[in-house]
Amino acid sequence: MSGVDWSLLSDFLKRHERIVLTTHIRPDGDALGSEMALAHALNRLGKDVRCVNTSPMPPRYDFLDPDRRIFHHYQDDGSSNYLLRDAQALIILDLSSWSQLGRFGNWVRQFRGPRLVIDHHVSRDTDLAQTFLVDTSIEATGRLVFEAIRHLKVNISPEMATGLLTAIAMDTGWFRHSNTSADTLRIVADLIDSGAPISDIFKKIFERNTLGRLKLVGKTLASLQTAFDGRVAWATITRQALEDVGALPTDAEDLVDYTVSVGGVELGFLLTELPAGGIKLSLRSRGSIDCCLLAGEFGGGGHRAASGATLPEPIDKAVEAVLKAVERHIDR
Ligand SMILES: [Mn+2]
Repeated sequence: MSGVDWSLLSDFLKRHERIVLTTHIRPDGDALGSEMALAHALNRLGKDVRCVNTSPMPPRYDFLDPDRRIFHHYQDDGSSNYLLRDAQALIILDLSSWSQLGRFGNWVRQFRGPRLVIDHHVSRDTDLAQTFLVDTSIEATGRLVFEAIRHLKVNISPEMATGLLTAIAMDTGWFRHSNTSADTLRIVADLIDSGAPISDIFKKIFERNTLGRLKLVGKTLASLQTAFDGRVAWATITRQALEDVGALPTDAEDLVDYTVSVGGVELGFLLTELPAGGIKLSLRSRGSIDCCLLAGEFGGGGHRAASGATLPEPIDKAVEAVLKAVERHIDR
């Protein structure tokens, strides 16, 4: 169990009927699975729920919303207003900082209703919401949403179970990372009992590669380099590389994991040129280096073992800057 007091959520829900859910830019499995599961649960409670996200839906996760009715991509030209006009309250999932809200942050800043965060990230902007239901020791926001749904006494439907299993599986590296515990697997067992098709979910996420994505894996691996006597490894993905193989930026989601799969590597990072400019830094630690502190040097954040930030271009300067920062954090 987390240390979250879920009665704060039930009080919040008693006061509001029309609720907007949102999650972070470039949403991952935890973000989307948590959001979708909570949306279904709140629907069961008779709430009017809209999921409005700052980024479009990555094709990889389209199975979470097969009829394309749940997730809406926020447009700041006014065309999303019909979804937001009568909203009474906002629930923000899997993030605690303004920078992770992207353009949707502009709408959130002017929104007069109450805001509640459900999250497990370390970094926190205290003015993002009035209520923070956060436990940074928990492996996935999906697990917090699982607890929330139980607290709300809603039966977990196969759809909710699918979202929650996706969320927990993706934030634990499909139950391989050190944040996987016996409790993680007990919850997963419950979710399978509730109708989550675990093997199907795996196939949908990992066995629907496009040729472009696989070729991108090849290019990314070809760019791998090491430093600090093989304790640090990194790879880069340029916009040109994406274009050459016909891959989407979302195809790069978990390629950073290859950097820490090299024997002896304690810290790995991936730098990806973003379509709209800037460089996305993804960090992974398998040793004593705290990724969150390192990402913090570039205005980012996350967890001890996995964090991210955005750096200015060009990409070779970004590599230099990260290696300089690593030098300050690595013990010799
Ligand atoms: Mn998460």
